[in-house]
Amino acid sequence: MAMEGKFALLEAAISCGSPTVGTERAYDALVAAGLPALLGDVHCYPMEKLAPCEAYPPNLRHLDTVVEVSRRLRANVLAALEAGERPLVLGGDHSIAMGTLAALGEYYGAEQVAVVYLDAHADINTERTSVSGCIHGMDLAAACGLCTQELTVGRQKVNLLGENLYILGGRSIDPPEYDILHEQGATLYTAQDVGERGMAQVLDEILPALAGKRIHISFDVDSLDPSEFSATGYQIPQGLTWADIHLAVERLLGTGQVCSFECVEYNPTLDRTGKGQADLLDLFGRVCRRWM
Ligand SMILES: [Mn+2]
Repeated sequence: MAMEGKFALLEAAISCGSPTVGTERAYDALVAAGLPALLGDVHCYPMEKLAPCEAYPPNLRHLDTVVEVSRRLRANVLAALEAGERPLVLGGDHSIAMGTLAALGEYYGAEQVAVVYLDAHADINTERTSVSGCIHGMDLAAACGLCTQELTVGRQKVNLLGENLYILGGRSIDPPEYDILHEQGATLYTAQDVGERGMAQVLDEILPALAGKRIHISFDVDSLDPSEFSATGYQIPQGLTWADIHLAVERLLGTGQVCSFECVEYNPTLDRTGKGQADLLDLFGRVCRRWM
């Protein structure tokens, strides 16, 4: 018998797409803190935690494990969409966006999906441009079909068109990534841009371009200033505020076009005071109340 919910809470348990350990515990920490009860009518999709593979190419660290987690997530997101549930994906490092976007691109058609990517990074390196070889910096390039076939996790190599990509809050972007963003026709508002114009103005500028599209919100907690959120592997100064994130999420959800919400890079092992957990529960509460 199907156990369907209004929302689907999907675990994407991985940290080896990044250099730090701990994000694979985010789902367990937030579930233990009461996230399912907060969401109410929710169908949970937990995921087995895989040991990081030990052999991999130097420019694709932990390739097999990263791809396997994204494959499992893709299957779960597709199941949720087919059941009419609203997907809330909880990473994990940002490599898991490959799995989410594989499902969305297949289900809706790549040309129908726009991504609002709240992140300090652009995550659009390929395995040829990445200095670190960490796949959490390649997920958007993979979704746009720019990476090796080994990073294709579903049926389609292309699940996102660069022109439908909107990065907000970027401030740690590698030189080759600027070229790729430009070539792909993506839109970037750096954290400085958001600070100068205000998030409301930025949203006024991008919302018309999103008309008629399904919107995937991919929220990396490192988009926030370290004074606002510190329980994550990267602490990059001059970031966004919680007020910026709340406004973006509420305005985007208010369009009625949001098809999925994703939160990544929360590391509960770095959350000594529990403030990160409390702030994320508050955010998920806002998301589920506002999602039309
Ligand atoms: Mn990211």
